Amino acid sequence: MYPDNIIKIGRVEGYILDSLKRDGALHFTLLDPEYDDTEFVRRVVEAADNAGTDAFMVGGSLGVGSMSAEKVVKVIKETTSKPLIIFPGNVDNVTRHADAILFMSLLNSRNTYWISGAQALGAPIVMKLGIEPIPMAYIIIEPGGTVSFIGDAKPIPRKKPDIAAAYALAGQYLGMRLVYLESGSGAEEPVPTKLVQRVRSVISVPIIVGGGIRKPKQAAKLIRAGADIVVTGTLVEKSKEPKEVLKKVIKAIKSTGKRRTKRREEKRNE
Ligand code: 1GP
Repeated sequence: MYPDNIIKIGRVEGYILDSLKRDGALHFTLLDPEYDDTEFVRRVVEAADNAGTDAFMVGGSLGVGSMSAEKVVKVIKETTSKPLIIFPGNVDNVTRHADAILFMSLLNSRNTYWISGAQALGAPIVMKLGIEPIPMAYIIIEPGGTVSFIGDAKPIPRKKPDIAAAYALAGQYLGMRLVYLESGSGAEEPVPTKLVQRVRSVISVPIIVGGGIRKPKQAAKLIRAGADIVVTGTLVEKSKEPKEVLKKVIKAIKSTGKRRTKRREEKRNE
């Protein structure tokens, strides 16, 4: 007999898949755990929650220790009932009280630490704390920013969608159930839509895109290209009116997603 927890889809992953089926596309809000100002975190979480975000992610690649992550996670849990997912920058980002962790391998890193080393160190902690791991391929696209430097990545050139597609397909074949295309937090431009299209044409697992998404139009274009989940971080952190800005971005994501579900239904009924 095989232990069934090897392939079991957990509560948060189930929520993601069900929500995708219903809405066609989702929005996740990323918060940096290095914030000291808990009131600020609370305000941002409230704003994102009211604007209709689907889940919260906590993570960062620089200056994050377990203490700060723990504090931010606590505030988010007190403020919202939406899932809280760790987006780990390193092993010490694994904190209790989170609902799930994107258990990811930075596939295009040059350093085995970021491909399987950190994962081996983190896995027993994830098990001990009982956090739901969601296997994910993490792929960095140029420019890649801080995470590219820290993760010792060989960022995929923006004009080479075939390379991105090959990495994404490798991730899917390795059993990863999400693929994250990252252009780096605060990037001037998001991941190119052509690249997302190419990746979509070869894989069937949900595609997450993040890095440099600031405008509703950019988010809608990425969804139309085949992305399933759009992540924004900087947008809400830097804005004076986080709720208004997020509302517009989320509205664009949801209306594009709805069109996708409608098309799928029509196809089924043909
Ligand atoms: C970074 O993809 C995320 O890992 C979010 O990027 O901060 O640019 O929204 P931004």
